[in-house]
Amino acid sequence: MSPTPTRDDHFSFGLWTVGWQGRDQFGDASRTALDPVEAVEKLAALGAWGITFHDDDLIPFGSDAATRDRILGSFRQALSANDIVVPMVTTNLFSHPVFKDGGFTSNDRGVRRFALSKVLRNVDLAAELGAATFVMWGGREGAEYDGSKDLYAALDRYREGVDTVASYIKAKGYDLRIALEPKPNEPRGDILLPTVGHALAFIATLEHGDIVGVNPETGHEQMAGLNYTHGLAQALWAGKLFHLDLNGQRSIKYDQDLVFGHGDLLSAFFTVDLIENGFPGGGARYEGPRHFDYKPSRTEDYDGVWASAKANMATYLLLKERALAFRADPEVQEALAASGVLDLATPTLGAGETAADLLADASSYDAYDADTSAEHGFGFVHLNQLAVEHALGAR
Ligand code: GLT
Ligand code: MN
Ligand code: MN
Repeated sequence: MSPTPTRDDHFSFGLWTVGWQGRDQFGDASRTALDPVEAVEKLAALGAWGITFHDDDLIPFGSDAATRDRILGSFRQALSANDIVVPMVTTNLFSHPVFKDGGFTSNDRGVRRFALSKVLRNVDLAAELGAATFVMWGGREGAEYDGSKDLYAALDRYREGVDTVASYIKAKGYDLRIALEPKPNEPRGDILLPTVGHALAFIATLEHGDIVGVNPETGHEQMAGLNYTHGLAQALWAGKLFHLDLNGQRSIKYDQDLVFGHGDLLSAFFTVDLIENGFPGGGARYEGPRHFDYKPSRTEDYDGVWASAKANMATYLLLKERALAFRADPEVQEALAASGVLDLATPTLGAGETAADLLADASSYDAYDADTSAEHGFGFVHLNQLAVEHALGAR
């Protein structure tokens, strides 16, 4: 039996996820368009809590004011009738061909000004709908050819764009934070801010970086061969995990956007373990939405779309159940202690101890028996097998 989600689980979905029509590089749409109102109703019925969207997902690019008002009116009505919130909003700076060389970092200044205006207008809408997070995925901010972009200037323009948006949010007094979403490539050959680490380093240079964090996506880190849970961990450690995009990816290849857990399942277990249980020794916790950014496979009809939406939540909840049991198991606690995992929270130096004090402490070096110390194993394999057995429901 798969568990049933409730609003308290804080599951949210992008309108572009369940609304993806299956159009890809090689083929046309395999599904009809989904009305945003129906998306709200269906997600609510499945137990989701929130819906997120790009400006253009909801209000088609180029709509006049009357159309915009009409669409927003019925959307808002559906939200309140179905008890669904909008925790995050984002801007489409990638579909229209005007953004073929990017938005904030296009080589064309007119495009950069257009992109920035589009984002600022959307910030107003995000605040109006009560969103707490404004995601920026710069999918077109990049290049195919190393000689086609002044990379130094591009990073300057990226910083100028993000700082302008952040200062606008502050000036308006909005309770909104920006979350940059890294991705290594696709649709551009190489995308700027390709990983969580690059994004964190970029944020440190911002004037208004206090309200800028990251929105790591499972598959995007894994496309680069990186460990998603480690990315989340470093973002948490930096106080910058403002949002996350959960999905599935099977190895280094195109962005698959599979259902959460349908890629590297053991990695998904440890992702949920970190989100739900936190670090073994304490530290920052993630309290934001459990947001799914996946694409229902092109092979599916609408029954399959809703089954896949449900699958994301069910898999998360199953992994949560397993992760809670894992940490609660006395044998696991014992294995964590035996492996030194819990010892790592102890500072290496004593209180008030300096580098000079350490050098003067013979027991730390001259009298330290490295060979004997090297004899003990860490028992990590045993610990990992306990995790596997819990993940498989064998304990
Ligand atoms: C696009 C991308 C996602 C981003 C969305 C936010 S757009 O679908 O593949 O990873 O989160 O802009
Ligand atoms: Mn994403
Ligand atoms: Mn993706």
